[in-house]
Amino acid sequence: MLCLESSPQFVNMRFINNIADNGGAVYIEGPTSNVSFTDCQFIGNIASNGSSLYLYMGSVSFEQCLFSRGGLNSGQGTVAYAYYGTSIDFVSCTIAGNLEPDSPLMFLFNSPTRISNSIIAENSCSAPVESMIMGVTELNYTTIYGNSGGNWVGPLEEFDGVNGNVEEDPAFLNSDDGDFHLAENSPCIDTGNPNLPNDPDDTVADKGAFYYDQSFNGVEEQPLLPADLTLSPAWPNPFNARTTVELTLARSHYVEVELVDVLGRQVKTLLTGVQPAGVHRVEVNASGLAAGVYLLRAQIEGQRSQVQKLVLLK
Ligand SMILES: [Ca+2]
Repeated sequence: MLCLESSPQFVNMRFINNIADNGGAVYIEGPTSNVSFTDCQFIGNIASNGSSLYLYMGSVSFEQCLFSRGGLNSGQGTVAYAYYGTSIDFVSCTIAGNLEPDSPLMFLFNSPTRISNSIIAENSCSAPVESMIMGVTELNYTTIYGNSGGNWVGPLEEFDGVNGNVEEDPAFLNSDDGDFHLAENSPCIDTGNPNLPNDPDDTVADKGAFYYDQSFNGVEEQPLLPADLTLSPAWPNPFNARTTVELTLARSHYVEVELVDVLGRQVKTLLTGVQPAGVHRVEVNASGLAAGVYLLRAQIEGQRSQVQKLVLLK
């Protein structure tokens, strides 16, 4: 895919087993390009430089993305190769199981790059990052572990042990089979960036692309009373122009329903005030919103909020 002076947003896509000269999955060029990927997976792509990403000027962001089994024909940057990039962001990404022992995962030439809440583990690589002039400018709440060329080496050395960064086994469910979800005992659970919104199970953010759902662990099972607040699944979801959620109240309550983005910023207030018992339809209108992932959060005063993930496609 070539993004030339363009700014598309990609949500919930898989880029698998592609082969290209530069940029196995995506090639981004031009200073005005600003491309985002949310909930995307880059698996088994091959290129001369940058099996997932080749960036020449322009900016790109990845949220909740997986990069795995990338390889190179020659060149550098098993995951990413960036040359005069404007900015690169990795938030809640998992980079694992890549396959080139002689190349860094990221080769950055004068490309300021921020990495947060991510896992870089169990890769064959010469180093996680190699940079010239400008490379990694921020790195926080990230686990780097078990990479063949070293972990906190080169431009990452200054971030070792600070800003919530650690070197510990992330305990993937089954990395041999390419399953990089977290096992129940993973130290990446609830140790992510506390400034990010909570996971959908309403616990502190986990590191990496896949959070561990703790809502069904049965440890603190509640007695089976009718819930004061229940939410029906949004329909349609993903949505384009609008989507609707039905909220049912067992009794009259003060209720707040809001839409927030993945950074926890409030986007819209959908319903607020005392509402009578019964079913209430809450509509989310997409006008004025950019494509991407949003969270609908409903809360009765003093009780746990209920959260639903909404995907807006345009
Ligand atoms: Ca969590």
